[in-house]
Amino acid sequence: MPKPVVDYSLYLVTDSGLNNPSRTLLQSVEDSIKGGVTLVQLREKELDTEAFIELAKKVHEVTKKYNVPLLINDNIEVALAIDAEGAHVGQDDISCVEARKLLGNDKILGISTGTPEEAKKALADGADYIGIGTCFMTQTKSPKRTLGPIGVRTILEVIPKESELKTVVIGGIKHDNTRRVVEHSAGSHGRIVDGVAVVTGIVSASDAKIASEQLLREFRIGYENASKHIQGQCQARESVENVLKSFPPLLSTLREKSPLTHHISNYVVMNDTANATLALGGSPIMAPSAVEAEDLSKVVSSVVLNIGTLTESFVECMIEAGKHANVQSKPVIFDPVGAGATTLRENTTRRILNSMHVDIIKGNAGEISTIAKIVGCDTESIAMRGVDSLGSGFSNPAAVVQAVAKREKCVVAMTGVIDYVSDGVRTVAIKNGHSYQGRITGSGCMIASSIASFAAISPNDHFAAAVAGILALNLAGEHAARRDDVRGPGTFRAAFIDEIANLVPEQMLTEAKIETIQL
Ligand code: 3NM
Ligand code: MG
Repeated sequence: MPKPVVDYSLYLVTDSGLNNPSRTLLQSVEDSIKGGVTLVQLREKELDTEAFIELAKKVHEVTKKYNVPLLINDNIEVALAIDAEGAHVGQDDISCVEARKLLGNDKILGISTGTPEEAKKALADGADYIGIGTCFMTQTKSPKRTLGPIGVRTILEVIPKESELKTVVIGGIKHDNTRRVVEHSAGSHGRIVDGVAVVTGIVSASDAKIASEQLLREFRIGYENASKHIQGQCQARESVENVLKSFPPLLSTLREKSPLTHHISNYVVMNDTANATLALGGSPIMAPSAVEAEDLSKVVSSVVLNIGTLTESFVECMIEAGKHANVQSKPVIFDPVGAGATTLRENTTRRILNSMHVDIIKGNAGEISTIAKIVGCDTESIAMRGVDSLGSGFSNPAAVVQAVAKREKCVVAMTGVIDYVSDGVRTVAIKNGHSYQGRITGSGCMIASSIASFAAISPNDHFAAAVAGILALNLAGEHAARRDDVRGPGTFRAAFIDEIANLVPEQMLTEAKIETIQL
């Protein structure tokens, strides 16, 4: 029999101990296949070979009925005894080379990998597929560490695009994170995982068929989105010129609709960001409790995550709010305040980027530089570091912003004397603003709020939202600084809020100093 052609899309890995007690393991397998499972692995760590063979035979009866391949975990003897379609081995089990020898070339062979080195070795050793994990925390195993989508991507990227090796991601995969994992882990060289492998998300679910249907649907959406990102056509990209023309009506719409933005912000700037949001025409809700994040995700139109004055409870709330915003398709704006300053902030930044899809990242040069490091963007090779006249610390800040945006599949805004915004394809420099903005606390955080209000009413073009959000506050900064009653930072702060409210939509067009950057 030739090696079966395998669809890895939804890979059920069984575990009798975690199987929902309302049904047998066999029922779980059959229900899940009816729900769309495309591949099954029988994983029984406690059974002796004889009992394993007994169970495997029964499971194989079911899988054969539906023409779904069955692989046996960590026991080649059992795989051969029941003539399963293949086997899966772990790093601590018999070697891939040994397993291949025993199985022969007509069987499917997979191996668990958790590092780029293990993945390269699996490829060299003749595996058909690798399981990449552990992606998220899971009760099913006690992983030493989790990879997150960024770690998964690092592994995907060492596999040549043309290689036949297939990949599935495993560990903590549930219907509410599948789409994001698949989308986010896609490698910049064009590799997307071929499937998701799931234990508890299926076997412990109250209905294995419904759980499988949801997982498969989410996998396909994630796969499709990732393909579009790779082809650089996720959004119908309006030209920068058309984007700028849309700003006056965009501000008018914002004021008409007054979208609600959930802020998980910091103690220092909370009042100013709330007032800036109101002045612009939006509505702020400042709610730092994880408990209400899900309820809020249903009523708000965008979310701001700001990691200034970090506490554990802020972090939990940000993670919850971000995940639920993803589920509700509400844009998430991430303001990584002081990201590189402490280990806690750097780890929190990594955790946020790994546990949700962030739509827009806004930071200063230092913060964007930390993010570039976390997501594995080699800024040294993109733009030699050095002190430039703009004080950004990058000799080519636009290239850095574009590279991070491309890699994270989101919009990146880097604020400074000149602000840069990119969605990975379109990149602009915004030359509006006033130095007074740098002399009061929270002006950057207010920009994140402004971006969030615009993102709420521009759901299909976050690039437009980011540019408009920055421009609106920069114009207000210029207007405030020109006022006779502004004598220093204190009076500027009050005048700034006034001028955000006084901004006339047409000024977004007539006063904008925005340049497109071709890279
Ligand atoms: N292998 P759940 S994680 C079987 O990292 C297995 O290689 C892993 O279970 C790896 O879907 C894992 O319940 C358990 O999180 C996955
Ligand atoms: Mg494993």
